[in-house]
Amino acid sequence: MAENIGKIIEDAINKALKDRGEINILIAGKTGVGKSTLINAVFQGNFATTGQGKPVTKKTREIKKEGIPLKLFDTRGLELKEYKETFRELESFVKMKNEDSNPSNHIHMAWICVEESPKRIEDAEIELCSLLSNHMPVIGVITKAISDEGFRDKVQSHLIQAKNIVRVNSIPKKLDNGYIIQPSGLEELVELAMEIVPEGQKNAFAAAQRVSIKQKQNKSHAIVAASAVTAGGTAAVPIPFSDAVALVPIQVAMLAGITTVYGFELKKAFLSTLVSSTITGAGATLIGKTIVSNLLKMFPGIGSVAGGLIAASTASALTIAFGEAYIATLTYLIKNKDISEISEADILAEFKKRHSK
Ligand SMILES: Nc1nc2c(ncn2[C@@H]2O[C@H](COP(=O)(O)OP(=O)(O)OP(=O)(O)O)[C@@H](O)[C@H]2O)c(=O)[nH]1
Ligand SMILES: [Mg+2]
Repeated sequence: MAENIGKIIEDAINKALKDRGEINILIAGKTGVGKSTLINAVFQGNFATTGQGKPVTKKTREIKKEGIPLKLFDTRGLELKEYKETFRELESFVKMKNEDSNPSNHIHMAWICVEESPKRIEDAEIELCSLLSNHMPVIGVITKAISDEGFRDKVQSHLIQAKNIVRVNSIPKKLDNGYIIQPSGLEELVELAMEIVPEGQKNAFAAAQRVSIKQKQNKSHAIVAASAVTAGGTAAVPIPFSDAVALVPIQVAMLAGITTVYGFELKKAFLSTLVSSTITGAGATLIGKTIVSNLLKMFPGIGSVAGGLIAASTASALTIAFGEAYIATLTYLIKNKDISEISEADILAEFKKRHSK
C-alpha cells in the first residue's frame, strides 16, 4: 500500500491550523500607559510595532501579524473628554463581533491598562470595565508597576467586574541610583489569561504568547497524549507491518500540532523534511516496514515487534516517544533563542541529535 505523503502533510497542516484557531484580545488604556510595550513583552513578533494596524472604529485599531494566530484591538482615547462617544462606537463594534456565528471571530478577552504611578483610576476606566464585561471577560492590568502602596486594592474596588487585577512591569527600569527593576507580572498575566480564554482559543493563546514556555509544553503534551490514544486504537488488534502506514498521518498531525502550538509558522516544506528525515525515510512512498523499523531505530527499547505485528502498546509508546522528543527539541531551542531567530535547519539538527543515540 502506497500513500501520498504530500497529501498527508497537507491534511495535517490544515487540521493543525484549524484545531489551533485564533485568539482576539482587546487592549484599552489611556495614551502612554504602556499598552504597546506590554503587547511586545507578552506576544511574539514585536507585535505592536508592526505597522499602524487598520482602524475599526475612530479610536480602535486592529493589529495582526502574518503567521501569529492573534488579533489585537488597541483602544485609546480614554483620556479624552468625549470618551462616552468612543465607548458607544466601541460597544457596537464589540457587539457586532461577538454576535458572529463563528467563535473564532469573537473578541475573547479584554485587558484594561491603568498606569500605577499617578495612583488614580478614572471614570472612563471604570465605565469601560463595566461596559466590556457585558461582552467578554476583563482583566485589569496595572502597568509600570513598581510600588503598589495600596493601589491594586483600589483598582480592584473600582473595576468590580474584572476577573482579576495584575500588576506588571513590562521592561527593565533603571533607577537614579543605578538599581535596575526587572520586568515582573507578565507570567502571572499570561497564566490568568490562559484560564479565562475559551477552550477553543487556548492553543492559539499558547502559541501567540512568548512569556510562558510551560503553556506551550502543556498544550503540546495534550496533543501527544491524544495522538497516542489514536495510534493505540489503530493497533487495537495488532497490525502487520504493511498496515503501519496508518500510523503516519497520526504522527504527522501530531508534529504539525506541536509546531503550531509552539508558535512556529507551519510550512509544508519544513514538515516534509522533518517527516522524511525521521519517520518515512522512503521519499514519496510509504512502506509499513520501513516506517516501523525507522521509528524503532529512533527510540530503541520501546515495545517489541512480535511476528511482524505491532501491538497497541507499541504504537502508542512510539507515538509518545516521538512527540516528547519533538517537544524537548522545541523547548530547548526557544529557551535559548527567540522564535524569529530559530531556523528550520536548527530544529532538524536538534531533533536528530535527540533521537540518534
Ligand atoms: N519602566 C517601564 N516603562 C514603561 C512600561 N511600559 C511602558 N513604558 C514606557 O512608557 C512609554 C509609553 O509606552 P507605550 O507602550 O508607547 O504606551 P501606549 O499605551 O502604547 O501609548 P499610546 O500608543 O500612545 O496609546 C514608553 O516610553 C515606554 O518605554 C513599563 O512596564 N515599565
Ligand atoms: Mg501604543
